[in-house]
Amino acid sequence: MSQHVSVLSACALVASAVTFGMTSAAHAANTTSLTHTAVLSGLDNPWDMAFLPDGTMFYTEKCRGLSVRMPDGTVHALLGMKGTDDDFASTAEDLFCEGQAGMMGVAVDPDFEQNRQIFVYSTSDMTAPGTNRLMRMTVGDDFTSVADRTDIVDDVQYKPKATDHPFGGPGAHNGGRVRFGPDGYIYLTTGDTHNGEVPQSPTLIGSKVLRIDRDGNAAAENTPPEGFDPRTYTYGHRNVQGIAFHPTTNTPIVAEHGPWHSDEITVLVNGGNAGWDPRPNMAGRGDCPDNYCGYMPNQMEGMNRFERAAFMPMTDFDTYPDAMPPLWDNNGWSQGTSSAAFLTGEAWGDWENAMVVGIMGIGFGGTPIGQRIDVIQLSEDGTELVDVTEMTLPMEAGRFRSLVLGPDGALYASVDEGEIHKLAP
Ligand SMILES: [Ca+2]
Repeated sequence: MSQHVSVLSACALVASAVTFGMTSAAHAANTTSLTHTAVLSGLDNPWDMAFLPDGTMFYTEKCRGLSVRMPDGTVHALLGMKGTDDDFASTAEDLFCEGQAGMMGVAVDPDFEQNRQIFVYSTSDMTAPGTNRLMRMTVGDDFTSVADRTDIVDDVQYKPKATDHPFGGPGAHNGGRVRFGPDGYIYLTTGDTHNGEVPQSPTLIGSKVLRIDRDGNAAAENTPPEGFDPRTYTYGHRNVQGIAFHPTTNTPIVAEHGPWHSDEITVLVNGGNAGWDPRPNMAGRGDCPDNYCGYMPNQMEGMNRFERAAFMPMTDFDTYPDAMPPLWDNNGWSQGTSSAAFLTGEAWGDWENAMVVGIMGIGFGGTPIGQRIDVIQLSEDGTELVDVTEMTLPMEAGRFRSLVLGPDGALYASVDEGEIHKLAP
């Protein structure tokens, strides 16, 4: 309660400051004038949200399933996973969670009003040892159920077994963000599943950004290299969990986790290679445990973040000189950049059309923990970095998993700790 009161007071003060003195203050107005509302709490790893224009919010919980929060605050539990209680209208016994994997991204069809379709990404054991699937479903008229599940993508790699790496558990690097682009296609981000072969593989669809239609077919405009799965928009990623579209250029930009160094923000180019290749015997390396060089013990023990970047680059320009260069590398740190969104609307002031990235804060090997939301300002054409500012939060930070701009222009943020927050300018 006391925190809430102090936030309100701060807002009132800043509101005056904005009214009387906003002429030249660069970022001061926005950094302190956010209001906070707790939208939902007590959730189990809320992973993603998707909105209808009236504020209806679909959301996933990684180990529970899909639910919807109506504009009046009522919640309907729609589709549960294996082992969830019977709160859900229906249960899918093939959907499960393990480690980083589970029910993840959710997107609403831009034509929802006509077709009532939503799209959800989840791990499934319908085929052994499991894959990730993108499911299309129809939402019932009263928003209390979903039906007509159709798996439009059923072959995204999943990591079934633990490997001999730190953080090497099942379900690792599972990608999982689903977004409709301004071009009307679905963009699905996938991860490398700790498999050295996946990122540069033309046929395994982990470590990719896929661009597909509502039936899961490749977008005709995709231009991957010859021999690649035609659904490939970009490849050579490590584990993309954030994708957003520049509000004026419409270009997709991704945020992905770095390997003990160098989280990356990358402007995508159709058919481009993001340059991650953790195979042994690449970039001057020798053999690696489990044929995966993403986590070498010598990196953890003996190198700083810059030496790690040279040893196991997030973007290997020596091997792939034409790789898509990152716009930003989080100053060489790896802290778990997860979701991305753009702030649109005049209410955001100086931050209008800036990108926001949610950072989960992974403290490793001297890395500052840094749970935060970064505001990343780009040049007008979206190709260059102008400034990065840490958002001053009007509430306690957490592991920021998902950032979504709501239809009301506010930023909605979910944290692994179980909350969905609303931040309004
Ligand atoms: Ca890269």
